[in-house]
Amino acid sequence: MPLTRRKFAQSALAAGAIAALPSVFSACTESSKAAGTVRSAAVARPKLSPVQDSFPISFPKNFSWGAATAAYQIEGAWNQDGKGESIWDRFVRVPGKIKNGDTGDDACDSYHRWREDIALLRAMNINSYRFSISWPRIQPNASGSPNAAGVDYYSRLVDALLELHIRPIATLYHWDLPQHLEDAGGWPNRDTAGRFADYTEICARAFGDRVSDWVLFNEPLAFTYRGYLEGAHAPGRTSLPDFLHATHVVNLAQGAGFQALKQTLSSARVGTAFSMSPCEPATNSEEDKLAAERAHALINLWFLEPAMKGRYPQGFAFLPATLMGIRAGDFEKMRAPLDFIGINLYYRTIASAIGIVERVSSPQDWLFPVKMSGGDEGPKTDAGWEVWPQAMYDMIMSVTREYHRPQIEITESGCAYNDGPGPDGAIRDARRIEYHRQYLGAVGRAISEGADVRGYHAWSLMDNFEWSEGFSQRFGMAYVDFKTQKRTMKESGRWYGKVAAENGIGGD
Ligand code: GCO
Repeated sequence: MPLTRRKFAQSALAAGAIAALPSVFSACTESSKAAGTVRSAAVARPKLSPVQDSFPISFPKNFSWGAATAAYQIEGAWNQDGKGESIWDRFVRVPGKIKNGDTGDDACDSYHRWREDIALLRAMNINSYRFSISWPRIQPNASGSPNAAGVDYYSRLVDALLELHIRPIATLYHWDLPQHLEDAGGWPNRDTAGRFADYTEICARAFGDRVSDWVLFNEPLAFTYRGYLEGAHAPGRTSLPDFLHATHVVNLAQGAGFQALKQTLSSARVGTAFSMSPCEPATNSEEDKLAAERAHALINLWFLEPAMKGRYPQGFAFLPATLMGIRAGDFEKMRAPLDFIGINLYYRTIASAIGIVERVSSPQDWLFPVKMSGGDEGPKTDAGWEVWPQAMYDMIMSVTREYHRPQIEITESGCAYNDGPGPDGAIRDARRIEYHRQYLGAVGRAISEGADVRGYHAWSLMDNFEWSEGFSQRFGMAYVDFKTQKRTMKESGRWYGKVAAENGIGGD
Protein backbone atom coordinates (compact mmCIF):
# COMPACT_ATOMS: atom_id res chain seq x y z
CA MET A 1 0.00 0.00 0.00
CA PRO A 2 2.19 2.87 -1.12
CA LEU A 3 1.53 6.13 0.68
CA THR A 4 0.03 8.52 -1.83
CA ARG A 5 0.62 12.21 -1.65
CA ARG A 6 -3.13 12.76 -1.34
CA LYS A 7 -3.36 10.49 1.67
CA PHE A 8 -0.48 12.31 3.24
CA ALA A 9 -2.06 15.71 2.76
CA GLN A 10 -5.28 14.52 4.37
CA SER A 11 -3.60 13.16 7.47
CA ALA A 12 -1.52 16.30 7.81
CA LEU A 13 -4.49 18.59 7.46
CA ALA A 14 -6.46 16.54 9.95
CA ALA A 15 -3.58 17.01 12.34
CA GLY A 16 -3.90 20.74 11.89
CA ALA A 17 -0.17 21.25 12.08
CA ILE A 18 2.57 21.91 9.60
CA ALA A 19 2.62 19.13 7.13
CA ALA A 20 6.22 19.33 6.18
CA LEU A 21 7.49 15.91 7.07
CA PRO A 22 5.28 13.08 6.01
CA SER A 23 5.86 13.20 2.28
CA VAL A 24 9.53 13.16 2.99
CA PHE A 25 9.42 10.36 5.50
CA SER A 26 7.45 8.16 3.16
CA ALA A 27 10.61 7.06 1.40
CA CYS A 28 11.84 5.16 4.40
CA THR A 29 8.79 3.03 4.86
CA GLU A 30 8.33 -0.44 3.54
CA SER A 31 5.47 0.63 1.31
CA SER A 32 7.57 3.26 -0.33
CA LYS A 33 10.38 0.81 -0.92
CA ALA A 34 8.18 -0.13 -3.81
CA ALA A 35 6.56 3.25 -4.38
CA GLY A 36 6.39 4.49 -7.90
CA THR A 37 6.76 8.25 -7.56
CA VAL A 38 7.42 9.64 -11.02
CA ARG A 39 10.78 11.27 -11.50
CA SER A 40 12.46 13.10 -14.30
CA ALA A 41 13.49 11.07 -17.31
CA ALA A 42 16.66 13.13 -17.57
CA VAL A 43 18.62 11.08 -15.06
CA ALA A 44 22.21 12.21 -15.16
CA ARG A 45 23.69 9.74 -12.69
CA PRO A 46 26.26 7.27 -13.95
CA LYS A 47 25.05 3.70 -13.86
CA LEU A 48 27.08 2.11 -11.09
CA SER A 49 27.61 -1.56 -10.49
CA PRO A 50 31.27 -1.82 -9.60
CA VAL A 51 30.97 -4.65 -7.12
CA GLN A 52 30.94 -7.32 -9.81
CA ASP A 53 34.68 -6.81 -10.11
CA SER A 54 35.35 -7.43 -6.45
CA PHE A 55 35.45 -11.24 -6.54
CA PRO A 56 37.05 -13.33 -5.21
CA ILE A 57 36.93 -11.69 -1.80
CA SER A 58 37.90 -12.81 1.63
CA PHE A 59 36.60 -11.16 4.76
CA PRO A 60 38.60 -10.11 7.81
CA LYS A 61 39.44 -12.73 10.41
CA ASN A 62 36.65 -12.79 13.05
CA PHE A 63 34.05 -11.41 10.64
CA SER A 64 30.59 -12.36 11.91
CA TRP A 65 28.39 -14.38 9.57
CA GLY A 66 24.90 -13.85 10.80
CA ALA A 67 21.17 -14.17 10.31
CA ALA A 68 18.44 -12.01 11.82
CA THR A 69 14.89 -12.57 13.05
CA ALA A 70 12.37 -10.73 15.25
CA ALA A 71 10.18 -12.08 18.06
CA TYR A 72 6.75 -11.20 16.67
CA GLN A 73 7.70 -12.41 13.20
CA ILE A 74 8.76 -15.91 14.30
CA GLU A 75 7.77 -16.87 17.85
CA GLY A 76 4.00 -17.40 17.81
CA ALA A 77 2.72 -18.49 21.27
CA TRP A 78 1.25 -15.02 21.49
CA ASN A 79 -0.68 -15.67 24.70
CA GLN A 80 1.26 -18.50 26.31
CA ASP A 81 3.25 -18.83 29.52
CA GLY A 82 2.19 -15.49 30.92
CA LYS A 83 3.03 -13.34 27.91
CA GLY A 84 1.13 -10.04 27.84
CA GLU A 85 -0.63 -8.57 24.82
CA SER A 86 1.46 -6.48 22.41
CA ILE A 87 0.29 -3.78 20.02
CA TRP A 88 0.80 -6.27 17.18
CA ASP A 89 -1.40 -8.90 18.88
CA ARG A 90 -4.11 -6.23 18.94
CA PHE A 91 -3.45 -4.73 15.49
CA VAL A 92 -3.57 -7.98 13.50
CA ARG A 93 -7.17 -8.39 14.69
CA VAL A 94 -8.29 -5.16 13.04
CA PRO A 95 -10.05 -6.25 9.85
CA GLY A 96 -8.29 -5.30 6.64
CA LYS A 97 -4.95 -4.36 8.18
CA ILE A 98 -2.96 -7.49 7.29
CA LYS A 99 -2.88 -9.15 3.87
CA ASN A 100 -5.08 -12.27 3.74
CA GLY A 101 -6.09 -11.72 7.35
CA ASP A 102 -2.84 -13.36 8.49
CA THR A 103 -1.65 -13.00 12.09
CA GLY A 104 1.54 -13.75 13.99
CA ASP A 105 -0.40 -15.81 16.55
CA ASP A 106 1.58 -18.88 15.49
CA ALA A 107 4.10 -17.37 13.04
CA CYS A 108 6.94 -19.95 12.76
CA ASP A 109 6.16 -21.36 16.22
CA SER A 110 9.74 -20.64 17.15
CA TYR A 111 8.71 -20.40 20.80
CA HIS A 112 8.42 -24.20 20.70
CA ARG A 113 10.68 -25.03 17.75
CA TRP A 114 13.71 -22.92 18.61
CA ARG A 115 15.93 -25.99 18.69
CA GLU A 116 15.12 -26.61 15.02
CA ASP A 117 16.01 -22.99 14.29
CA ILE A 118 19.32 -23.35 16.03
CA ALA A 119 19.98 -26.48 13.97
CA LEU A 120 19.45 -24.35 10.86
CA LEU A 121 21.95 -21.77 12.12
CA ARG A 122 24.42 -24.53 12.72
CA ALA A 123 23.89 -26.08 9.30
CA MET A 124 24.59 -22.65 7.78
CA ASN A 125 27.82 -22.21 9.77
CA ILE A 126 26.41 -19.03 11.25
CA ASN A 127 28.37 -17.55 14.13
CA SER A 128 26.16 -14.55 15.00
CA TYR A 129 22.40 -14.67 15.56
CA ARG A 130 20.40 -11.45 15.86
CA PHE A 131 17.04 -12.15 17.52
CA SER A 132 14.69 -9.88 19.43
CA ILE A 133 13.29 -10.08 22.93
CA SER A 134 9.54 -9.63 23.23
CA TRP A 135 8.94 -6.92 25.83
CA PRO A 136 5.47 -8.25 26.82
CA ARG A 137 6.93 -11.74 27.28
CA ILE A 138 9.33 -10.24 29.83
CA GLN A 139 6.96 -7.66 31.35
CA PRO A 140 3.37 -8.71 30.57
CA ASN A 141 1.95 -5.51 32.04
CA ALA A 142 4.96 -3.40 31.13
CA SER A 143 5.95 -2.85 34.72
CA GLY A 144 7.28 -4.67 37.72
CA SER A 145 9.24 -7.84 38.08
CA PRO A 146 9.81 -10.09 35.10
CA ASN A 147 7.74 -13.04 33.98
CA ALA A 148 9.94 -16.02 34.82
CA ALA A 149 8.74 -18.17 31.91
CA GLY A 150 9.62 -15.42 29.43
CA VAL A 151 13.08 -14.96 30.90
CA ASP A 152 13.62 -18.75 30.82
CA TYR A 153 12.75 -18.92 27.14
CA TYR A 154 15.46 -16.46 26.11
CA SER A 155 17.88 -17.90 28.65
CA ARG A 156 17.63 -21.34 27.09
CA LEU A 157 18.02 -19.86 23.63
CA VAL A 158 21.13 -17.91 24.61
CA ASP A 159 22.69 -20.92 26.34
CA ALA A 160 22.13 -23.09 23.29
CA LEU A 161 23.68 -20.45 21.03
CA LEU A 162 26.74 -20.10 23.22
CA GLU A 163 27.23 -23.84 23.31
CA LEU A 164 27.61 -23.72 19.53
CA HIS A 165 29.87 -20.65 19.68
CA ILE A 166 27.21 -18.50 18.07
CA ARG A 167 27.26 -14.87 19.25
CA PRO A 168 23.85 -13.73 20.48
CA ILE A 169 22.88 -10.18 19.45
CA ALA A 170 19.73 -9.26 21.34
CA THR A 171 17.43 -6.58 19.95
CA LEU A 172 15.43 -5.03 22.78
CA TYR A 173 12.68 -3.46 20.71
CA HIS A 174 11.56 -4.90 17.39
CA TRP A 175 8.14 -3.26 17.36
CA ASP A 176 6.07 -5.29 19.86
CA LEU A 177 5.22 -2.65 22.48
CA PRO A 178 3.14 -3.95 25.42
CA GLN A 179 -0.48 -2.95 24.77
CA HIS A 180 -0.60 -1.53 28.31
CA LEU A 181 1.88 1.13 27.31
CA GLU A 182 -0.02 1.98 24.16
CA ASP A 183 -3.14 2.39 26.30
CA ALA A 184 -1.16 4.85 28.41
CA GLY A 185 -0.20 6.90 25.33
CA GLY A 186 2.38 4.74 23.55
CA TRP A 187 5.57 6.16 22.08
CA PRO A 188 4.29 9.75 21.92
CA ASN A 189 4.09 9.66 25.75
CA ARG A 190 7.37 10.73 27.38
CA ASP A 191 6.93 8.18 30.19
CA THR A 192 7.48 5.38 27.70
CA ALA A 193 11.18 6.30 27.52
CA GLY A 194 11.62 5.59 31.24
CA ARG A 195 9.66 2.35 30.96
CA PHE A 196 11.93 1.27 28.14
CA ALA A 197 14.97 1.96 30.34
CA ASP A 198 13.44 -0.18 33.15
CA TYR A 199 12.80 -3.05 30.75
CA THR A 200 16.33 -2.72 29.36
CA GLU A 201 17.76 -2.97 32.85
CA ILE A 202 15.75 -6.15 33.52
CA CYS A 203 17.15 -7.73 30.35
CA ALA A 204 20.69 -6.62 31.14
CA ARG A 205 20.42 -8.24 34.59
CA ALA A 206 18.81 -11.43 33.26
CA PHE A 207 21.05 -12.06 30.25
CA GLY A 208 24.05 -9.76 30.61
CA ASP A 209 26.27 -12.48 32.02
CA ARG A 210 25.99 -14.19 28.62
CA VAL A 211 24.95 -11.51 26.10
CA SER A 212 27.43 -8.75 25.31
CA ASP A 213 25.97 -7.37 22.08
CA TRP A 214 22.75 -5.34 22.23
CA VAL A 215 20.57 -3.51 19.73
CA LEU A 216 18.35 -0.93 21.43
CA PHE A 217 15.89 -0.30 18.61
CA ASN A 218 15.07 -1.82 15.26
CA GLU A 219 14.38 0.80 12.60
CA PRO A 220 13.06 3.66 14.73
CA LEU A 221 11.88 5.68 11.76
CA ALA A 222 9.95 2.79 10.24
CA PHE A 223 7.88 1.98 13.34
CA THR A 224 7.18 5.59 14.33
CA TYR A 225 6.19 6.58 10.81
CA ARG A 226 4.14 3.54 9.92
CA GLY A 227 2.63 3.13 13.36
CA TYR A 228 1.73 6.72 14.26
CA LEU A 229 1.34 8.60 10.99
CA GLU A 230 0.62 6.21 8.15
CA GLY A 231 -1.36 3.77 10.26
CA ALA A 232 -0.30 0.71 8.27
CA HIS A 233 1.52 -0.81 11.25
CA ALA A 234 0.62 -1.18 14.91
CA PRO A 235 -0.81 0.71 16.69
CA GLY A 236 -2.38 2.12 13.51
CA ARG A 237 -2.62 5.80 14.41
CA THR A 238 -2.67 8.54 11.79
CA SER A 239 -1.60 11.72 13.56
CA LEU A 240 1.21 14.08 12.63
CA PRO A 241 1.72 15.40 16.19
CA ASP A 242 1.73 11.84 17.56
CA PHE A 243 4.32 10.85 15.00
CA LEU A 244 6.60 13.80 15.76
CA HIS A 245 6.32 13.25 19.50
CA ALA A 246 6.97 9.53 19.04
CA THR A 247 10.22 10.19 17.17
CA HIS A 248 11.42 12.44 19.97
CA VAL A 249 10.42 10.03 22.75
CA VAL A 250 12.21 7.20 20.95
CA ASN A 251 15.30 9.40 20.79
CA LEU A 252 14.98 9.98 24.55
CA ALA A 253 14.47 6.24 25.08
CA GLN A 254 17.57 5.49 23.03
CA GLY A 255 19.56 7.70 25.40
CA ALA A 256 17.91 6.27 28.53
CA GLY A 257 18.24 2.66 27.36
CA PHE A 258 21.90 3.21 26.50
CA GLN A 259 22.58 4.58 29.99
CA ALA A 260 20.64 1.73 31.65
CA LEU A 261 22.63 -0.89 29.76
CA LYS A 262 26.01 0.68 30.42
CA GLN A 263 25.26 1.22 34.12
CA THR A 264 24.14 -2.37 34.60
CA LEU A 265 26.73 -3.94 32.31
CA SER A 266 29.76 -1.79 31.75
CA SER A 267 31.15 -4.17 29.12
CA ALA A 268 28.00 -4.17 26.98
CA ARG A 269 28.49 -3.39 23.31
CA VAL A 270 25.49 -1.30 22.30
CA GLY A 271 24.03 -0.16 18.99
CA THR A 272 20.76 0.50 17.17
CA ALA A 273 19.70 -1.03 13.83
CA PHE A 274 18.81 1.97 11.64
CA SER A 275 16.87 1.62 8.39
CA MET A 276 19.25 3.28 5.98
CA SER A 277 19.25 4.14 2.31
CA PRO A 278 21.64 6.32 0.32
CA CYS A 279 19.78 9.24 -1.25
CA GLU A 280 20.65 10.16 -4.81
CA PRO A 281 19.45 13.26 -6.64
CA ALA A 282 17.19 12.38 -9.56
CA THR A 283 19.10 14.81 -11.81
CA ASN A 284 22.19 16.97 -11.53
CA SER A 285 20.14 20.11 -10.86
CA GLU A 286 20.99 22.10 -7.74
CA GLU A 287 17.41 21.70 -6.49
CA ASP A 288 17.54 17.92 -6.69
CA LYS A 289 20.94 17.82 -5.01
CA LEU A 290 19.57 19.85 -2.13
CA ALA A 291 16.53 17.56 -1.99
CA ALA A 292 18.86 14.54 -1.72
CA GLU A 293 20.74 16.15 1.19
CA ARG A 294 17.50 16.78 3.04
CA ALA A 295 16.29 13.26 2.33
CA HIS A 296 19.55 11.89 3.74
CA ALA A 297 19.15 13.93 6.92
CA LEU A 298 15.64 12.63 7.44
CA ILE A 299 16.03 9.00 6.46
CA ASN A 300 19.49 8.26 7.78
CA LEU A 301 20.22 10.79 10.50
CA TRP A 302 16.99 11.51 12.41
CA PHE A 303 17.81 8.97 15.15
CA LEU A 304 21.57 8.70 14.59
CA GLU A 305 22.56 12.36 15.08
CA PRO A 306 20.70 12.61 18.42
CA ALA A 307 22.55 9.50 19.63
CA MET A 308 26.01 10.39 18.43
CA LYS A 309 25.91 14.18 18.72
CA GLY A 310 22.97 15.07 20.94
CA ARG A 311 21.14 17.10 18.28
CA TYR A 312 18.70 16.80 15.41
CA PRO A 313 20.17 16.83 11.89
CA GLN A 314 21.13 20.28 10.75
CA GLY A 315 18.58 21.87 8.48
CA PHE A 316 15.62 21.14 10.73
CA ALA A 317 15.85 24.18 12.94
CA PHE A 318 12.55 25.37 11.51
CA LEU A 319 10.68 22.64 13.37
CA PRO A 320 9.23 24.23 16.48
CA ALA A 321 10.34 22.48 19.67
CA THR A 322 6.74 22.39 20.91
CA LEU A 323 5.63 20.40 17.89
CA MET A 324 8.24 17.76 18.73
CA GLY A 325 7.66 17.95 22.47
CA ILE A 326 11.27 18.97 23.09
CA ARG A 327 12.03 20.26 26.60
CA ALA A 328 15.09 21.89 28.09
CA GLY A 329 17.83 19.34 28.74
CA ASP A 330 16.49 16.81 26.21
CA PHE A 331 19.44 17.07 23.85
CA GLU A 332 21.78 15.87 26.57
CA LYS A 333 19.36 13.04 27.44
CA MET A 334 19.24 11.84 23.81
CA ARG A 335 22.98 11.30 23.64
CA ALA A 336 23.99 7.66 23.32
CA PRO A 337 27.51 7.26 21.96
CA LEU A 338 26.83 3.90 20.31
CA ASP A 339 29.60 1.30 20.21
CA PHE A 340 28.47 0.24 16.77
CA ILE A 341 26.11 1.53 14.14
CA GLY A 342 23.70 -1.13 12.88
CA ILE A 343 22.72 -0.74 9.24
CA ASN A 344 19.59 -2.37 7.83
CA LEU A 345 19.85 -1.84 4.10
CA TYR A 346 17.79 -3.11 1.22
CA TYR A 347 17.62 -0.43 -1.52
CA ARG A 348 18.53 3.13 -2.50
CA THR A 349 16.37 6.24 -2.58
CA ILE A 350 16.00 8.74 -5.41
CA ALA A 351 15.17 12.28 -4.31
CA SER A 352 13.90 15.19 -6.37
CA ALA A 353 12.71 18.69 -5.67
CA ILE A 354 9.03 19.49 -5.89
CA GLY A 355 8.05 21.77 -8.75
CA ILE A 356 6.90 25.35 -8.27
CA VAL A 357 3.27 24.60 -9.15
CA GLU A 358 2.98 21.95 -6.45
CA ARG A 359 4.77 24.19 -3.99
CA VAL A 360 2.38 27.04 -4.47
CA SER A 361 -0.65 24.82 -4.10
CA SER A 362 0.52 22.98 -1.01
CA PRO A 363 2.06 24.52 2.11
CA GLN A 364 3.89 21.37 3.17
CA ASP A 365 5.62 21.11 -0.18
CA TRP A 366 6.65 24.73 0.13
CA LEU A 367 8.20 24.02 3.50
CA PHE A 368 9.80 20.75 2.59
CA PRO A 369 10.10 20.26 -1.12
CA VAL A 370 11.34 16.68 -1.45
CA LYS A 371 9.85 13.80 -3.38
CA MET A 372 11.26 10.30 -3.00
CA SER A 373 11.02 6.90 -4.64
CA GLY A 374 12.96 3.69 -5.02
CA GLY A 375 15.27 3.29 -8.02
CA ASP A 376 14.09 1.60 -11.20
CA GLU A 377 17.23 0.58 -13.06
CA GLY A 378 18.10 -2.67 -11.32
CA PRO A 379 16.09 -5.91 -11.21
CA LYS A 380 13.17 -6.05 -8.75
CA THR A 381 12.50 -8.54 -5.96
CA ASP A 382 9.04 -10.05 -5.52
CA ALA A 383 8.32 -7.19 -3.10
CA GLY A 384 9.04 -4.76 -5.96
CA TRP A 385 12.22 -3.41 -4.36
CA GLU A 386 15.13 -2.59 -6.64
CA VAL A 387 18.26 -4.72 -6.23
CA TRP A 388 21.11 -2.20 -6.14
CA PRO A 389 24.26 -3.44 -4.39
CA GLN A 390 25.98 -0.09 -4.86
CA ALA A 391 23.56 1.24 -2.21
CA MET A 392 25.27 -0.94 0.40
CA TYR A 393 28.72 0.34 -0.51
CA ASP A 394 27.58 3.99 -0.64
CA MET A 395 25.83 3.83 2.74
CA ILE A 396 28.72 2.15 4.54
CA MET A 397 31.16 4.70 3.13
CA SER A 398 28.88 7.61 4.00
CA VAL A 399 28.53 6.47 7.64
CA THR A 400 32.27 5.78 7.77
CA ARG A 401 33.00 9.35 6.66
CA GLU A 402 30.34 11.13 8.73
CA TYR A 403 31.09 9.35 12.02
CA HIS A 404 34.87 8.93 11.76
CA ARG A 405 35.12 5.25 10.95
CA PRO A 406 32.77 3.78 13.54
CA GLN A 407 32.27 0.06 14.03
CA ILE A 408 29.46 -1.05 11.73
CA GLU A 409 27.32 -4.17 11.84
CA ILE A 410 25.14 -4.92 8.85
CA THR A 411 22.18 -5.87 11.01
CA GLU A 412 19.91 -6.72 8.05
CA SER A 413 19.91 -7.13 4.31
CA GLY A 414 17.86 -9.48 2.21
CA CYS A 415 15.20 -9.98 -0.42
CA ALA A 416 11.72 -11.39 -0.86
CA TYR A 417 11.56 -14.09 -3.52
CA ASN A 418 8.69 -16.47 -3.21
CA ASP A 419 10.32 -19.54 -4.77
CA GLY A 420 8.87 -22.72 -3.31
CA PRO A 421 9.84 -26.39 -3.41
CA GLY A 422 10.26 -28.01 -6.84
CA PRO A 423 8.98 -31.55 -7.59
CA ASP A 424 12.03 -32.98 -5.82
CA GLY A 425 11.44 -30.79 -2.78
CA ALA A 426 14.50 -28.57 -3.39
CA ILE A 427 14.09 -24.80 -3.22
CA ARG A 428 16.19 -23.26 -5.96
CA ASP A 429 16.34 -19.57 -5.08
CA ALA A 430 19.18 -18.53 -7.37
CA ARG A 431 18.08 -14.87 -7.30
CA ARG A 432 18.56 -14.74 -3.52
CA ILE A 433 22.07 -16.16 -3.87
CA GLU A 434 22.86 -13.48 -6.43
CA TYR A 435 21.44 -10.76 -4.17
CA HIS A 436 23.57 -11.72 -1.18
CA ARG A 437 26.63 -12.36 -3.36
CA GLN A 438 26.45 -8.85 -4.75
CA TYR A 439 25.56 -7.07 -1.51
CA LEU A 440 28.36 -8.93 0.26
CA GLY A 441 30.65 -7.91 -2.58
CA ALA A 442 29.75 -4.31 -1.80
CA VAL A 443 30.51 -4.87 1.90
CA GLY A 444 33.86 -6.44 0.97
CA ARG A 445 34.76 -3.50 -1.21
CA ALA A 446 33.89 -1.01 1.55
CA ILE A 447 36.07 -2.94 4.00
CA SER A 448 38.97 -2.95 1.54
CA GLU A 449 38.63 0.84 1.36
CA GLY A 450 38.85 1.27 5.11
CA ALA A 451 35.36 0.76 6.56
CA ASP A 452 35.22 -1.11 9.88
CA VAL A 453 32.39 -3.57 9.20
CA ARG A 454 32.27 -6.35 11.78
CA GLY A 455 29.48 -8.58 10.50
CA TYR A 456 26.61 -9.24 8.07
CA HIS A 457 23.19 -10.52 9.13
CA ALA A 458 21.01 -11.88 6.37
CA TRP A 459 17.33 -11.07 6.73
CA SER A 460 16.13 -13.63 7.39
CA LEU A 461 17.02 -17.01 8.83
CA MET A 462 13.68 -18.34 7.65
CA ASP A 463 10.45 -17.21 5.99
CA ASN A 464 8.26 -15.43 8.54
CA PHE A 465 5.42 -13.01 9.25
CA GLU A 466 6.18 -9.91 7.17
CA TRP A 467 4.08 -7.35 9.11
CA SER A 468 1.23 -5.93 7.02
CA GLU A 469 2.20 -8.27 4.17
CA GLY A 470 1.43 -11.30 6.34
CA PHE A 471 3.01 -14.48 5.00
CA SER A 472 2.95 -13.30 1.39
CA GLN A 473 6.62 -12.28 1.24
CA ARG A 474 9.32 -14.88 1.81
CA PHE A 475 12.69 -13.46 2.91
CA GLY A 476 14.16 -16.63 4.43
CA MET A 477 17.22 -18.68 3.62
CA ALA A 478 15.19 -21.57 4.97
CA TYR A 479 11.69 -22.27 3.66
CA VAL A 480 8.85 -22.59 6.14
CA ASP A 481 5.70 -24.53 5.31
CA PHE A 482 3.30 -22.55 7.49
CA LYS A 483 0.77 -25.41 7.59
CA THR A 484 3.15 -27.99 9.02
CA GLN A 485 5.88 -25.63 10.33
CA LYS A 486 8.42 -27.79 8.54
CA ARG A 487 11.68 -25.94 7.80
CA THR A 488 13.68 -26.77 4.66
CA MET A 489 17.01 -25.22 3.81
CA LYS A 490 16.92 -23.31 0.53
CA GLU A 491 19.84 -23.38 -1.91
CA SER A 492 20.70 -19.88 -0.68
CA GLY A 493 21.08 -21.25 2.85
CA ARG A 494 23.52 -23.87 1.62
CA TRP A 495 25.43 -21.29 -0.39
CA TYR A 496 25.59 -18.92 2.60
CA GLY A 497 26.90 -21.77 4.76
CA LYS A 498 29.77 -22.29 2.33
CA VAL A 499 30.59 -18.57 2.25
CA ALA A 500 30.58 -18.48 6.05
CA ALA A 501 32.81 -21.57 6.29
CA GLU A 502 35.28 -20.13 3.76
CA ASN A 503 34.99 -16.59 5.16
CA GLY A 504 34.83 -15.34 1.60
CA ILE A 505 33.29 -15.60 -1.85
CA GLY A 506 35.00 -17.25 -4.79
CA GLY A 507 35.39 -15.73 -8.23
CA ASP A 508 32.84 -17.94 -10.04
C1 GCO B 1 12.14 -4.16 8.77
C2 GCO B 1 12.38 -5.15 9.83
C3 GCO B 1 12.15 -6.54 9.40
C4 GCO B 1 11.50 -6.78 8.07
C5 GCO B 1 12.49 -6.75 6.92
C6 GCO B 1 11.85 -6.97 5.57
O1 GCO B 1 13.06 -3.70 8.14
O2 GCO B 1 11.00 -3.84 8.51
O3 GCO B 1 13.58 -5.06 10.47
O4 GCO B 1 11.33 -6.91 10.46
O5 GCO B 1 10.86 -8.00 8.05
O6 GCO B 1 13.13 -5.52 6.87
O7 GCO B 1 10.93 -5.93 5.31
